[in-house]
Amino acid sequence: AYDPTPADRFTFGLWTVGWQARDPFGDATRAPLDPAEAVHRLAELGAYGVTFHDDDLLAVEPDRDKAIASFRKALDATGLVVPMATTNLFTHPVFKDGGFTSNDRDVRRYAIRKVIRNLDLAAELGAKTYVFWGGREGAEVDAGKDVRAALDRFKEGMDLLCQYVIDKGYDIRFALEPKPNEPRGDILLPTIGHALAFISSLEHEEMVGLNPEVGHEQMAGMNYVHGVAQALWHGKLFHLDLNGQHGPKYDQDLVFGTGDVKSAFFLVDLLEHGGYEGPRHFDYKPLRTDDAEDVWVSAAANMRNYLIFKERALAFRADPEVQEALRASRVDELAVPTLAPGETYESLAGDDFDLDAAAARGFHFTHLDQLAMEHLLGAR
Ligand code: GLT
Ligand code: MN
Ligand code: MN
Ligand code: MN
Repeated sequence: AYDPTPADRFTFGLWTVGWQARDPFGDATRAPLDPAEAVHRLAELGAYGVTFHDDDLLAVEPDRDKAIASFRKALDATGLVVPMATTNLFTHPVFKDGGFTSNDRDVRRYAIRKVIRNLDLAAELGAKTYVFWGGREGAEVDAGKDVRAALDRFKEGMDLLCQYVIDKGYDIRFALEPKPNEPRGDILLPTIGHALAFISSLEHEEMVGLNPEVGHEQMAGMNYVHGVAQALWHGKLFHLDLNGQHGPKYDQDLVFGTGDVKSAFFLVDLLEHGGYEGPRHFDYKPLRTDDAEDVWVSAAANMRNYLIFKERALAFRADPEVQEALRASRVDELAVPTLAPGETYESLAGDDFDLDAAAARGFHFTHLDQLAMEHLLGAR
């Protein structure tokens, strides 16, 4: 029951299983991984697709055409699809002050050209979502970054790229990925909420949504499940990055489900009944202490954990005692509009309201939470 199939729509970034485990304190502990091998191994494990940065394709073959040909051959051989692609606007030293929002205008022009080149490839490979993680769009020195001008330039870049996609007739939407910090001291559009507000300022706001990552919201102390629910409510959950994180510290990119286990349970519960139809995309990093074979153990663990949470979440929803507890907590009552049809604020004056009785009524959330815990822990 926990064996993934393509119908589960699990996808992985090439940069996840391909991470060589270079960190700020130490060199790589693993050899480069051939993207074609990654495609074959992921397909064997039951994944549905892969995603990539332009530069990920060049991991073992510096010639772009040859690298693309080899990647395509692996996709054709395995049937894996490419639902999403993105641009690396952070590794090369030229992006040290950002891509779209670098103070250096020449760099901004180069960044947009780099996106356009990979957008053409993304469209050819059938990607429907194109992600922007602006990891270097930020600052350490407040005097060194005019944030309002930077947002103007970010908007200019997004407006231009939307126009490009429209002119080319591509079936692609953009998804912004918030992160509060790392690698910059402070990153622009640090949370889901900041990004949603920014999107509403764009020329083609209907083409731009979110790619929220578990760990990034948790680094900012946010409730990821609430953030994803709000993104869904706005119709902006275009894609998402699943992984694990232990609270506000460096970006851990752990296997999905490790870290805040309870939050992972409620996330899967939300995704499975909340109307998100997109891929379940893992953006994790295999541990630096893992070897080349361990990488595949970790890739499989992401999918297996998701399926275990899915089973647990469905059992939680189906349990008559849980349904009873949900009613006792009046969770369903929140769906009832506060005014009845035809009522106005004047109707409220006629309410016969017993203040003391209402104040005394409990919501019984602890019982509900305990039932969730017991389902999550496999005790029911
Ligand atoms: C990078 C980042 C991720 C982003 C990827 C997309 S690359 O590894 O840490 O969170 O999703 O650019
Ligand atoms: Mn991510
Ligand atoms: Mn991350
Ligand atoms: Mn990351």
